[in-house]
Amino acid sequence: MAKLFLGLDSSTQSLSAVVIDLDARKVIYEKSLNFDQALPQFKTRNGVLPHRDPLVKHSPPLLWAAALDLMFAQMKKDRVALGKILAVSGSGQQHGSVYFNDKAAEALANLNPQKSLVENLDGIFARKTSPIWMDSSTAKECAEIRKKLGGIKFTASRTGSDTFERFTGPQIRKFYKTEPKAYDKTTSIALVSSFMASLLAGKIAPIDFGDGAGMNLMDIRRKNWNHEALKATAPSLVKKLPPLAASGFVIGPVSPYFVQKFGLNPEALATVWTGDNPASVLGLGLIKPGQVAISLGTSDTFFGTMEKCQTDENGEGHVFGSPAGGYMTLICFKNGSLAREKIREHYKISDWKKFGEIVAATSPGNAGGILLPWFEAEIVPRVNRPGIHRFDLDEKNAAANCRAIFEAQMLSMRLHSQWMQVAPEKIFATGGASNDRALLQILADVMNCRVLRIEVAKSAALGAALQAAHGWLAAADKNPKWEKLVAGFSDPVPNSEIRPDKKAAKIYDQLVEKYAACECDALENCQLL
Ligand code: XUL
Repeated sequence: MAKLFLGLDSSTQSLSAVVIDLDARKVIYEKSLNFDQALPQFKTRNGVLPHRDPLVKHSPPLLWAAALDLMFAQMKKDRVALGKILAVSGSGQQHGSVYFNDKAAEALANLNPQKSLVENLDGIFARKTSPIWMDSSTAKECAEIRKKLGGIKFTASRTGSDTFERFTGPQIRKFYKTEPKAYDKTTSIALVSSFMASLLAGKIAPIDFGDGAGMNLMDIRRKNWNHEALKATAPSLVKKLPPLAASGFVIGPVSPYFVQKFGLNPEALATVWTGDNPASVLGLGLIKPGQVAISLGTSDTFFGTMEKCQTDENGEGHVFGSPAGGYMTLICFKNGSLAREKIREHYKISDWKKFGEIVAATSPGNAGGILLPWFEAEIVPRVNRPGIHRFDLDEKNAAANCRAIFEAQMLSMRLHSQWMQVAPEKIFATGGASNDRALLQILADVMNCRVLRIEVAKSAALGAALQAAHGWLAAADKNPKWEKLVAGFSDPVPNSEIRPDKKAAKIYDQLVEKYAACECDALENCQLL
C-alpha cells in the first residue's frame, strides 16, 4: 500500500497542502488557498488586518482555522485519498502567537463535526487577534527584555537570537503590559504552528524546537524553556506555555472531527508542527551540516544547517532548532527583490532579462563602486533610517548601479554570515531572482563557491509532509534516516551549476573589506566587524 503523508503550511497569505507518496518519491497533490480571496469575511489584506498604527500587524486566528476546514473540503472534493494518509504535519509563519482561555482544552477535545471549526472554537480565545511576524511595535519591550538578560550577546547565546520586535517573547510582554486582565485570562499560548497542530490533534499541542527558538524564550542549547527569559518577559509565563518537543513528534491520532467530516484515516497520526523556515530547510533537502541555501525573494534569506550551536554575538542572525536535528541559521535581509526592483525602475530597464544582460556586460568589482541599497529599514545590518549610499559610484551610470546593487547584497551576505563559521561547499539558490545566471555568477564569485539552482514549489509544505513521514516512521520504530527520506524530492535544476571565477573571487576578497568600511561609514557609531 502506498505510504501517503500530508504536509500543510499556514503562511501569512495562504494555506498550502502537499501530499507525498513516500516510496514513489513523488508529490501527488498540491494546493494553495489564498486567505483574502477564499475567506473575504475576515477582511484581511494579504492575510493581515488593517490597523491605524502601521507598526501593528495582527491576523485573526479563526481565519487560519476556517482555512483548514476549507482545505480539507477541497481535498475531499479533489478526491485526495484522505483515508490512506498515515500522518499529518505542518509548518506555520514563525513568531505569531495565539492566546487560549480556560475553555480551549475542552473545546479542542470535543470538536463537533456537525459544526464548522470556527463555530467550535467560539469563545476559546483570551485575545481575539494574533500578532504576527510583520509586527514591529515592540521595540520598547525588546530593549527591556534584552537589558534584563544582560545585552545582545547574552540574549543571543541563551535564546538563539537577540530580541526582535516580531519575536513572540516581546509580543507577549507587550500584551501583558497593555492588556493585563486578558493576559491573566490566558491559560495557554500557542504559536501559529502549534495552534494548527492543536486543531488536528484535538488537544493543545507542544511547540517544537524550530519554531520555539523564534520566541526569545527557549534555551537554544538545552532546548527547554529558559526561566530567566520567561521571568524577563511576563509573570506566570511558565504556566501558560505548552511543553517543547521535537518537530514531527507524534501527538496522537488525528481528532475524530477530521475523520467523520472529511474521511481522514482514523489511525492517521497528528504530529508536532514547526516554523515555515525550518520546514523549508527539509523541503530543500538541506539536512547535512554546511549545506546552505540563499532565497532571493521579497526579502533575501540566507539559511543552512549547523551541527553545533553557534550564535551571533552581534545579534543580527538567528539560530533555530532544525527539524532534522542539530541547528539551522537564518539571516534575513529585508531589502531584497524590492530594492532590486527600485533600481530597475529608477534606470527605466524594461525587464529582468535586460537587467541581467546589463549586469553581465559589466566587470566584477565594479571598479570599486559600492551602493548600499537601504530603501527600507534594514534588519541586517540594523538600519532604522532608510537611505541609499553610494561610494565611488556615479549615480548617472545605470549599468554600474545595476551591478552595484547585487554585488552589495551578496557582499553583505558574505560579511554578515561569517559568524556562522560554516564554509559551504556548494550553495543552493532559490526564489525569483535565482533564474538569472548573471546574478548567480556574482553570487558564486563573491562566495567563492559553486552555486546550484533549486526550484521547489511549496518547499515548506513539502518539508512538513517529509516531517510527517519521519514522525510516523520513528513512532513505528523504523529508525528513519533524513538523508534517505529527502532524497529525490528536491534535486537541483539540471545544468544549473555555476562555478566561481577565480580572478573575480580574488577581487571580491578585497572588495568585501571596502564594503565593510563603507557600511561602517554609513552606519553611525558602527564598529568594524
Ligand atoms: C523568520 C520570519 C519570516 C516568517 C515568514 O524569522 O519572520 O520568515 O517566518 O512566514
